[in-house]
Amino acid sequence: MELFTARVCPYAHRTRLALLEKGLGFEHIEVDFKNKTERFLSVSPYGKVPALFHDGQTIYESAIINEYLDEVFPDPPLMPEGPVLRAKARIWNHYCNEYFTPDLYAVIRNRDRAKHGELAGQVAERLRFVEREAFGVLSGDGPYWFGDRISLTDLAWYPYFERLPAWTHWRDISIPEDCPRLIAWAEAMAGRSSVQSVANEADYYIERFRDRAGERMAA
Ligand SMILES: N[C@@H](CCC(=O)N[C@@H](CS)C(=O)NCC(=O)O)C(=O)O
Repeated sequence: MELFTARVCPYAHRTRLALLEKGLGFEHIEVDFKNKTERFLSVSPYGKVPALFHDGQTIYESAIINEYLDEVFPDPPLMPEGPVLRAKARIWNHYCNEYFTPDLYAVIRNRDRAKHGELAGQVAERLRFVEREAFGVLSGDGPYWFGDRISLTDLAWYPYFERLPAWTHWRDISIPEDCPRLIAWAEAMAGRSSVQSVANEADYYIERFRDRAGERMAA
């Protein structure tokens, strides 16, 4: 199994975590975006990471790779049980991609101080929605999205929380204090050996976002 990946990429981060949670061995191929090889483009027709080559097949798109891995290597399972909870898992993965991350990245890209408060407030509201509608409804007493067992939803969201120190540094954004479940979740995730084995330091992300962020801004 070969995984085409990039250290900086949150999507590739999700797939590395899924492979590690499942204890699967894989060849790690770090892609240089400025010099994409033919081999990479033959596995990844969109020219994006992550992309997986397994059993003679090319699989791409992080959410699809992760569900593929969960079907082919079902132990330990990384989707909750039953069609309703599996649908909920996909809803939350979709919410992450379509609502949360666009708002999060809008804050760090924004250079207009007059707009900062509103954009930052929007991210805080997204996080409060997760606190209320995910942790308040689905997690019971467990630390993870669906309770005691980690799932692909935890892996879809966590990469943005590892990167959050860059938002704190450049934009004074962190998890709101009135989201204790989310704060505890981020701590539980950070403690997992899969997460620790591929974690980057806060300074790495702070530097990576320097050009995008420009100068520091506070609410
Ligand atoms: N929807 C894709 C997004 C993947 C993606 O955007 N990856 C970025 C890096 S984070 C990429 O490979 N970009 C290629 C480039 O910038 O040339 C997924 O979920 O896998």
